[in-house]
Amino acid sequence: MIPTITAFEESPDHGTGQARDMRVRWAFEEVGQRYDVRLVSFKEMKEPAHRALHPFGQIPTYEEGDLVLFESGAIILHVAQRHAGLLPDDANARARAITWMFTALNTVEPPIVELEAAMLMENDRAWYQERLPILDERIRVRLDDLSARLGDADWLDGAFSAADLLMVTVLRRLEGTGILEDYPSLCAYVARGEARPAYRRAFAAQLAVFTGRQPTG
Ligand code: GTB
Repeated sequence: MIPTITAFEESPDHGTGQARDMRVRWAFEEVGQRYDVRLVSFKEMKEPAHRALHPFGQIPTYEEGDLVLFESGAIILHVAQRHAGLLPDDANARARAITWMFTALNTVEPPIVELEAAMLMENDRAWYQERLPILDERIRVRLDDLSARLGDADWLDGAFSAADLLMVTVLRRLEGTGILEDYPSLCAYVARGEARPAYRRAFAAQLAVFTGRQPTG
């Protein structure tokens, strides 16, 4: 059965890979799973039909027969457990990869989301300029440790896994802030992720929603 995910009908980033359906699309592409996409408007996302799929009225969701999932991390873990290619076979290596999936979402992404939210929604507050360096520093504390652990390895723990897929999409959210550029090894890590054919296909498919063109190649 072909799963269906939901994505923004009109993404604020114009389909350039920031909305969280991108990471799910990428996971599907890595494992060679075809998928359908149902586009939803901001209004539809808050209506009962969509809330029945996603209690918080957000995207992405995942439907496959009777199974409905939400939370991009949970969806990717499900896809990775169903198909070869995104998690190692060895039990300990698999547990470590899942640990890094949680790390991307629970340790690295939150301060980045805080900065994004401040830049988008708090930029008219009197304390905004004072808060920015505090948020910037919280991100750098994480990136210092992440780049130290990555060292000169290609991926977080051995071969590319769902953990790298999540970490790369999380780090991409720093685009435009100038922060990631201070971490050349993390820039190279993100570039390695973006160079993967599966990433490129997912990116093209998400962009096609905005341009109205069918993705090629
Ligand atoms: N923890 C959930 C997950 O990982 O699935 C978070 C889901 C989430 O935040 N979804 C966002 C959403 O539906 C879209 S991805 N927002 C609408 C709402 O809450 O009403 C966040 C996002 C959206 C757009 C950009 N952008 O355009 O740059 C970046 C990130």
